[in-house]
Amino acid sequence: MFIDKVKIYVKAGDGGDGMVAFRREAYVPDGGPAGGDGGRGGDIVFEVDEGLRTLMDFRYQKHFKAKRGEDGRSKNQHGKNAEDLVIYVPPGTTLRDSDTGDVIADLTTHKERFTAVRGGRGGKGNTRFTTPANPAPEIKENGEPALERNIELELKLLADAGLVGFPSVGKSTLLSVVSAAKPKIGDYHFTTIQPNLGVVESDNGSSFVMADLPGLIEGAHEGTGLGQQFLRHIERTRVIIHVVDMSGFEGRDPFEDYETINEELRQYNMRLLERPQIIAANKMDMPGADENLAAFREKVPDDVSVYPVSSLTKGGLTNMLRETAEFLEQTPEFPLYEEQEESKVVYRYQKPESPFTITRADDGAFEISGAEIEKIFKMTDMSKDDSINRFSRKMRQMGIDEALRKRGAEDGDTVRLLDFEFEFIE
Ligand SMILES: Nc1nc2c(ncn2[C@@H]2O[C@H](COP(=O)(O)OP(=O)(O)OP(=O)(O)O)[C@@H](O)[C@H]2O)c(=O)[nH]1
Ligand SMILES: [Mg+2]
Repeated sequence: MFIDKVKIYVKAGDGGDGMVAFRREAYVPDGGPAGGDGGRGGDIVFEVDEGLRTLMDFRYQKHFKAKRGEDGRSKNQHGKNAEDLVIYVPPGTTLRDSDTGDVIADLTTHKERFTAVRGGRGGKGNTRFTTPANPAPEIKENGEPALERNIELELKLLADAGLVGFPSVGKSTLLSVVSAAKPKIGDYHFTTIQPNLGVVESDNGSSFVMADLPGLIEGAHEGTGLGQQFLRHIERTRVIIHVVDMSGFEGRDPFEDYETINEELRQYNMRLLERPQIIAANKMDMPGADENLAAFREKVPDDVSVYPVSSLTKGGLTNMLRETAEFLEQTPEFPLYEEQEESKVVYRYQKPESPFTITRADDGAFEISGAEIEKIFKMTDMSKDDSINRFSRKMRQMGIDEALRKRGAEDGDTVRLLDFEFEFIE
């Protein structure tokens, strides 16, 4: 199985901050609180786009951050929610959490969506903290910080275009110059005994998977050479790139080669010849190739596309790849998923995290950590007494004061939370 893999980093958008504001209208004495809530941060969403074939685009972009929600405004106006960040992937993409190794989604059908990380919620504005006891609160929350995640995308590659031809015509060399694949190349026959796959980028912006197949010889359909099992690979490709050696090397006639291979394809499965076929007339850098090509063109039907190329000098390849990409756009899919084994999404039991832990630093300070308390801290506006009081109450409700006391904290001891220090007061 050939697999394309890429690791990316995603972060959802933080929530916008709440606002502290008061109404100041004429004739309204002591206008009440009027600070609006912050908007929600954008989610990170994956969506299947059937037009994509590979994970090529992720070679250039590996970091994705959704936008932050807008801050709340005065007159009780809600900050705007941020748009979700949609990341497009080809059908058949599996998402894995790189840190746990768990499969988190299997995306197969066009437009299928999966939300990988939720945006943070907006912080509350001061209006929401109004109580009969405190009709003009100066409290607001900061936006909820959003989570980040390292995700590994995995795509099982199925060949779109297959390189077909006699041994030693230069199939592996061709794949090696149009993709990052590094197949073995040799001047002896049957150098390639296993198909090699590479991702090719055409200059029209699309990318596709090219398979370098082992050489075929006469009688392949009956099992001669490495025949049968490789003909089966060709069955699964949508466009055939027929590589013909134009150097006439070893006294061979390029047109005879061409016909022999097509006859093998026909014998194996007549329908193979219905597939679009492009001829890569290879080794055009060799002496005598021009004359051989002229003779070849005379015999080949007019509607067959012949591209004179040289895998050695890379001449002529761009046009050939462009036409391959165009053919692929017009050629229907063959069933894609029949041979993929089911990969199961794992729902792992999440051990509930303890809301906080207390440790002792070298300087004697008590250090508090934990996702829950850190989140509450980040959402607290530390510049306002009302907010700080509210934070202290939350610490007490969570049992942190009690726990500190048990650990031996006394009046005046330093307590640290992230980059913030305060004194423990009985
Ligand atoms: N001059 C010249 N030599 C080439 C060109 N392409 C490939 N060759 C040479 O031809 C020989 C065979 O190349 P391969 O790419 O291994 O051929 P193949 O079709 O993959 O062969 P098998 O795997 O045996 O079927 C090597 O010595 C290559 O260097 C070309 O465009 N010009
Ligand atoms: Mg080869």
